[in-house]
Amino acid sequence: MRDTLEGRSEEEVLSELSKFLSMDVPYSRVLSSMCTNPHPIAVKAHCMFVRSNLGDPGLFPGTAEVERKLISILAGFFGDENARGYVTSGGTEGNIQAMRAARNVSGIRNGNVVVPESAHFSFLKVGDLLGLEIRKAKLDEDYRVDLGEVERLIDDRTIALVGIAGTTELGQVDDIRSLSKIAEERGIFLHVDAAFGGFVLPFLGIKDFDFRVKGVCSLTADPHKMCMATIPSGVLLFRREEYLRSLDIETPYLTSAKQCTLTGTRPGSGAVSAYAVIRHLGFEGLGRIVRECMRVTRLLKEELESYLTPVIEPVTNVVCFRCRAEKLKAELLKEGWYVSTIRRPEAIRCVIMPHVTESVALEFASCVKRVLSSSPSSFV
Ligand code: 0PR
Repeated sequence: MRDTLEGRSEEEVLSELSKFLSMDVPYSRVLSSMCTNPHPIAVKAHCMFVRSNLGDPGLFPGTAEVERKLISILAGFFGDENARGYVTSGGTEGNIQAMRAARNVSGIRNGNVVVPESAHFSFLKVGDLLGLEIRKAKLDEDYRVDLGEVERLIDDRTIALVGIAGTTELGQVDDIRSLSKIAEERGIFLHVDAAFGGFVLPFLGIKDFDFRVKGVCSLTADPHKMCMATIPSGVLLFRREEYLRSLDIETPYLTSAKQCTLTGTRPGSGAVSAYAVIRHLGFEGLGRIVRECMRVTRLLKEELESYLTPVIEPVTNVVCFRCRAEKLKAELLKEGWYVSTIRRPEAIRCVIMPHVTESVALEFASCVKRVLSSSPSSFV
C-alpha cells in the first residue's frame, strides 16, 4: 500500500515508532560496543535540556554554564585545571578538531600526521577533510606504537603525533610519556585519543596519558562511552587557549562573535547528561563501575583462556581472543551474542561495558565453550 503522508494521531505515530524501536538490539547480549545504556540521570538531564542549542549560547546561558562547569571539572580530572575545550559529538569530532588546531598553529599546509597503526578510522576522515597525509607507525609486540617507527616517520612537514590511550580494538595504551619526549624534542604537537580510555584509565590507577605528561597538547575523551552519558557526548581539551582560538571563525549574526566548534547547531544534551552522571556518581562512584567492568573482563579471560588465547593481558575492559574470528563471530550471533573482530591479529573482541555483568559474561563464556566443543577444529 502506498504511504500517503497525511497527518496521523500521536498514538498511531508512536506505535509505529515503537515497532521500529523493538527492531533495535538491546544491549544485554552486546559485547561489540563501546556504548552502553545511558545512566537514568543522564536520560533525565537530556530530556530536561532537549531544546537547548549550544551553537547560540547567548540564548542558552544556563546550558552554556553547565558546559563550562563540565569542561572545568574534566580539565582538573585530566591533570590541568587550566585546559580549555568544549563538548563535541564524540571522538571523531575531537580527533578532527585537534588535528585542525595542530595544523593551524603549525602554519604548515599539506603536512602529515604520525598515528599508530592501531588508530581509530576517524583519522582517515581527518586526512581526507584536512588534506593531511596520515602516516601509520607500526606497533611493537605488545601492540603499542613502536617509538622507533614514529621517529622514522617524522619529517619537517609533520604537524602532529598521535598517541592512543585505550585503543579501539585491544584497549591497549601507547607509551604517552615517550611520545611526549619525542614531541617536545622535535617541537611537534601531541594529541592523545582517549575517547575510550579517558573514563577508564584514571580509575585503574593509570594517569600518565593526560596533561600530567608535559608534551600532551590536546586530549579527547568520550562521556558517551564509559561515562554513561547520552549520545552524542565527547569532550575535547587543549592545554593552551591559543590552540582552541586557532579554530575560531566569525559568526556575525549570532549571540556570540566567534565559534570554535565543528558543528553549528549543537545539542546541550551531551554536556548536561555527562555533568549529571559525574555529579550524581562522583568520580568515586564512576570508578567503582569501571573497576567492576575490569573485574568481569579478567573473569571472562580466565573462563576462556584454556580454550582460546587472549591477544594481550587486558589493560582496560576489552579482551580479544585469537581464533578463526569471522567463523566464531557468526556462530555466536546465531546464539544471539554480538562480538566484533579485529584487524590484526585474527581475533574476536569483547568489550565489557557496564551492561555486561558477571552473570552475562558467564553465560557468554558457556556459550563460547559450547560452540567450541561442538566442532573443536573449526574455530581455532
Ligand atoms: N577514538 C577511539 C579510540 C575510539 O574507540 C572511537 C570509537 C573513536 C575515536 C570515535 O568516536 P565516535 O564514534 O564517538 O566518534 N570507538 C568505537 C568503535 O569504532 C565506537 C563505537 C561505539 C562503535 C559503539 C560501535 C558501537 O556499537 O568501535
